Formats: sequence, structure tokens, C-alpha cells
Amino acid sequence: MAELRNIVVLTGAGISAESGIDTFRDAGGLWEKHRVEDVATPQGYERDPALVQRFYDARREAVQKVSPNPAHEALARLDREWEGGLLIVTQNVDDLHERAGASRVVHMHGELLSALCPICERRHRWTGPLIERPECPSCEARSLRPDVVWFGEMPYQMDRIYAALRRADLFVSIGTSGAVYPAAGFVRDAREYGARTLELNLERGEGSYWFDESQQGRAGELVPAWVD
Ligand code: BJW
Repeated sequence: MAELRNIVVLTGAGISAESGIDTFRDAGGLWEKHRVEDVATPQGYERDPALVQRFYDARREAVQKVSPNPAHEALARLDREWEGGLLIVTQNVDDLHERAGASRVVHMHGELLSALCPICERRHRWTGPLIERPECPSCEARSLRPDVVWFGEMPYQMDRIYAALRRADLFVSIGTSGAVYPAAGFVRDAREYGARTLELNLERGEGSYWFDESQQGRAGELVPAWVD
């Protein structure tokens, strides 16, 4: 194999499952309890902002009660020790990678602990409930929205992500079902650019076929074993 220098790691809800955060599409996951169209689309937010704010307020509260697990900790170790290029692209809106100590992290679907002004588009760190409709601290807007990416919206930092994929020698996907684009297409992009590809997931997913190697198991076991 060519020299390994640049790594891109993609993470999904499965990496936070062992911390006690619900995934979306597993049995008992968020999409069994809430309609996607109601809580994860701009149209749903327009129809009933209070319902959507409640959904994200509850998740913001839940995330503040849990801790990073051995998978987050192993990636933070990799981040500290790997001298080559590394980008951890997470689809997760929790802050467990950062709390474990990782810093080379991109939140392509936004962050629970950030609120976005729909008028001036400034971001504000937000730990309290948005249902209380706080005004924007920077302009005249009378409410803030969750700083997350809903269906039909453009994920964040795509230029930075594609630049890292183009340079990648290794692409590793952890705990994601591969059901949501553009993240689900990264494995094919990385392959085309010449990277080796590895999947670490509880079960084989929709995109497993595209990986050079696919390992099944819990992220809390597979990720430390891969990193160390
Ligand atoms: C474990 C485990 C353990 C469990 N250990 N593993 C047709 C074709 C192609 C695309 C489209 C299409 N029709 C529409 C689209 C576009 C659409 C899309 O993909 N739709 C699909 C339904 C088909 N995408 C979009 O609209 C996106 N924007 C976009 O495309 O803009 C245009 C564009 C084009 C080209 C380039 C760039 C832009 C936006 C998508 C936004 C997704 N938003 C959400 C909500 C974010 C906020 C929030 O958190 O509430 O993102 S939806 C939800 O799904 C969330 C997640 O990040 C995302 C992915 O879910 P994830 O992480 O994979 O979770 P699960 O539950 O699905 O899977 C968990 C996995 O873990 C499972 O496999 C388990 O087995 C495993 N697991 N325990 C290891 N212990």
C-alpha cells in the first residue's frame, strides 16, 4: 500500500450510541418517535417552530448529561498523536468528539450547542432552551433557530471536506447507516481519489459494498482496536 499520511474519518450516530444518545434509524431510534418531515426539514420548522424547538431542546438537554465513550476517546488519541493529515467529519450534532479532546473536527450537520440567526446568519453558543425564543444578540431578529442541517439544506464546510477527501490515503467510516447524502457518497469519492476504505459499524449498511474492508461490532470496541 502507498504511504499512509492523510486520514479522513466519517462518524455517525452509531459512535455516540454507547454514550446513551439515540441513533436515527435503528429500532427505537429517533425516526420511530418523530416524523422526519416534521422535525428535520425547513418546511416542518416553518409549519410548527415550537415543535421543532422542543425536539432540539430535549436533545440538547440529553447530550449535556452524557459523556464520551472509548470510541470518541480513541479518535481523540489519534488526533493528538497522528502527525499526518487528519479530518474527523462528523454527522453528529453532539459535542462528544470535542469533549473527548479531539480538535480536527468538522460538524457537517451542525451543532446542538449552537443557535443560528435566520436574519444575520451569525452563530451563538447556546446551552439553554430555544423554545423560549431568545432574540438574536447581534441584530433585530426575534428568534434563533437550531444550527443544524435539515433535509434539503446544504451541509456545512463541504469545500474543506472534499479537499480532505481528495488528499486522503485512508477513509474510515464509523457508526453510520450510509442512508443520507452527501455523506453516504464520501466512500465512493474517497475511492475515486485513490484512498483505501474501511467501515466500522454494528452491522453491514447500505453502502458496505463500497468499502475495501468492513468490520462489524460496537464502535466502543472496534475503534480503539483500530487506533491502537
Ligand atoms: C452502531 C452502534 C454501535 C448503532 N457501534 N455502530 C436521493 C438520492 C441522493 C440524495 C437524495 C435523494 N433524495 C434526497 C436526497 C438528499 C438528502 C438525502 O440524503 N436523503 C436521503 C433520505 C436519500 N440529503 C440532504 O438533503 C442533505 N443536503 C443535500 O443533499 O444538499 C445538496 C448537496 C448535494 C451535493 C453536495 C452537497 C450538498 C442534507 C442532509 C441533512 C441530514 N440531517 C440529519 C439531521 C441533522 C440534525 C439532527 O441531528 O437532528 O442528519 S437527518 C439524520 O441522518 C442526521 C444524521 O447526521 C444523518 C445520518 O444518520 P446516521 O448518523 O447514519 O445515523 P443512523 O441512525 O442512520 O445510523 C446509525 C448506524 O450506527 C447504524 O448503521 C447502526 O447499525 C450503527 N450503530 N449502534 C457501531 N454501538
